[in-house]
Amino acid sequence: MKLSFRWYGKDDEITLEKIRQIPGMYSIVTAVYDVPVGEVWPQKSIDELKKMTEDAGLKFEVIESVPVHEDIKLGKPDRDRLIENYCENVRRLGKAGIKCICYNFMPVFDWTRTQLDHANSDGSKSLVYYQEQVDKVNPLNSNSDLTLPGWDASYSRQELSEVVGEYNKMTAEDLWINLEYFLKKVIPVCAEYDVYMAIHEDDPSWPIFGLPRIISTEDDLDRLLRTVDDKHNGITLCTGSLGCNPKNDVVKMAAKYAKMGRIHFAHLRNVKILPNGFEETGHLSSGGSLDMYEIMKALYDNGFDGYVRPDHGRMIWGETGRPGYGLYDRALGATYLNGLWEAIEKDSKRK
Ligand SMILES: [Mn+2]
Repeated sequence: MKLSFRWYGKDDEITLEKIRQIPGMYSIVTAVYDVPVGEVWPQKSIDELKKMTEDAGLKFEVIESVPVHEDIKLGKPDRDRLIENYCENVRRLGKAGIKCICYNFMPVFDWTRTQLDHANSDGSKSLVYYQEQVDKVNPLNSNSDLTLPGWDASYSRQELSEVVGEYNKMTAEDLWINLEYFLKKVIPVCAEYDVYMAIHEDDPSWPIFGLPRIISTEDDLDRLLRTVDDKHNGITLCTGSLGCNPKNDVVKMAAKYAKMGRIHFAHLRNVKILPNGFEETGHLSSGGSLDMYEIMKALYDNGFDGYVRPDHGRMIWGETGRPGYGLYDRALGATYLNGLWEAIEKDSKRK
């Protein structure tokens, strides 16, 4: 495994110098953040990120994300121009040494939580999702002052209603057709530049607000991989996103897709499943519902050699900042993942 860490660019309070001091750290996971979704990333911005990363002694090999414009997901007439822009980003990033691009195909609402600073019994804070709170929110109601954290603030309430309304006219099958159209144009470019696309699962892995969501289950991932049967069409195994749905057997999925050589990136974190949702926890198996040892063993035993990163951490030791993306708990997560991997590797070689 190649250990990586998300970095939000030069304005991130968690500097490359700090990230480099986490034991075993190999690559940065970043993006160009100041370009509107759908446009081509300036070469200068890519070159700057690469130089900063490499000057700090880290690799510049993973992008999270190159976001997919809503008009591509909706199959609107200007999608060909937007897909060509996407392909141009793949070319530029490939030439700059990027090996893996994480993206998702969720309509409008990316990750969804109901609270970002839920107080845990040990005094730490984490992101949580309680279904009854989501059910109270209607994104189509322009008089509603209820919103959820993480909503794209670039939409006005009116625009949000419009785009949600467009998706409400679509079926899951329509969304599949649009994803297939996108992949059939993008994957050949990825193959040419040897860049691995890694789709991120829906977070959480069930439908929200009646909108179609199509990357939530094992059947969905099977279909995605069949749609364009090329190793450059792969997945980000996000254990927290898949694992908050008790119907998903994350250990089985890790083994199966690693064996197929189609997991290019893994987000490794734990969640505690509740009857009405889930709470994010520390990375340790005993803290949540997922067995992180079994997941990593499934990856190891099936020849996984892609990128991993600790995912959302809790806020601990009084740290403040971007929810889920503090330094301390993610660094603890990285160290735990290193420990599991070393033990699994050595134990396997001893046999
Ligand atoms: Mn994730």
